Amino acid sequence: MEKLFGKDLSVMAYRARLLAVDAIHRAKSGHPGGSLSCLDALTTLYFNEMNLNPDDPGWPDRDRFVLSKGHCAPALYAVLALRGFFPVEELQKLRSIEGHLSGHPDMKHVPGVDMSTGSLGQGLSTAVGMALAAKHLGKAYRSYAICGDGEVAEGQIWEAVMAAAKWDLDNLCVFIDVNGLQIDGATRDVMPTEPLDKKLEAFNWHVIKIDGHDVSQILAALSEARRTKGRPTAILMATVKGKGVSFMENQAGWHGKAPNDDEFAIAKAELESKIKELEEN
Ligand SMILES: Cc1ncc(C[n+]2csc(CCOP(=O)(O)OP(=O)(O)O)c2C)c(N)n1
Ligand SMILES: [Mg+2]
Repeated sequence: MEKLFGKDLSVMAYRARLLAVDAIHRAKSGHPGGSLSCLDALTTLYFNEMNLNPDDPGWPDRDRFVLSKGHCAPALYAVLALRGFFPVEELQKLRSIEGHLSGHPDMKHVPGVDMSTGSLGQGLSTAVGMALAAKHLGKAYRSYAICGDGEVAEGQIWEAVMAAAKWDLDNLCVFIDVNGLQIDGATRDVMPTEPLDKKLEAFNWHVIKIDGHDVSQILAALSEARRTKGRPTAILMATVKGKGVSFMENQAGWHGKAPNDDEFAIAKAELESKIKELEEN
């Protein structure tokens, strides 16, 4: 596959947004808010950064990815389908007994899913394990993860952060999706997790802060992470929960709710017009 850059990455991210919201609408359940906020990062990982082979999802030398905030599975499924791991039509069977796409990622049934997640806080530990395994095996593959800004209130996250620093895991790169919201309100009200940069630096991580919807900043951060030796990198990305669908943006109420038919019609029109605008400019 030719790597995507710039506008082509943004178009792909918006196509994935439309597929994710469409799947949640059909399923009548799922998590649109956090799926939409992390899709520029996810798309950049799968269409530029990561070394993968969709024809051989278990290729031992592939880069690894863990969606630690597993409730955002629709975003991961949309990107995996667009990248060729399984047919895009499968997305229409999200959360259906007819299909293989559960509400949270399942590594046993979905090609391209490296780790089953959904219980917040656990995924990052497995990404640490994958990076540590690469070091032990002398392999060049890298390990990536995406965590939520609410998720990092879990104590296990900080055990993983500590362990990654102990083993100098410079082959580990973690995005934290700082959208300011978690399940039923602002992260700072439910459990304040900031200042994340100072906390992670105190744990001896390299920290980069970016706009999580600017693909050029995402690409530059990933490149800086690859050049950083002797310690893991955290990319703190400022994002908008519900990005791309006006009535979902910055609304905690859209954390885990499916749009009805009328709402989906509006979401679809907005996302399609954004795709058209990007393609034309
Ligand atoms: C251990 C655990 N506790 C609670 C939940 C329920 N839960 C699902 S999503 C969520 C909020 C997550 O917020 P955040 O990490 O900020 O995700 P995002 O905003 O990106 O959707 C919670 C509490 C869970 N999945 N796992
Ligand atoms: Mg959040």
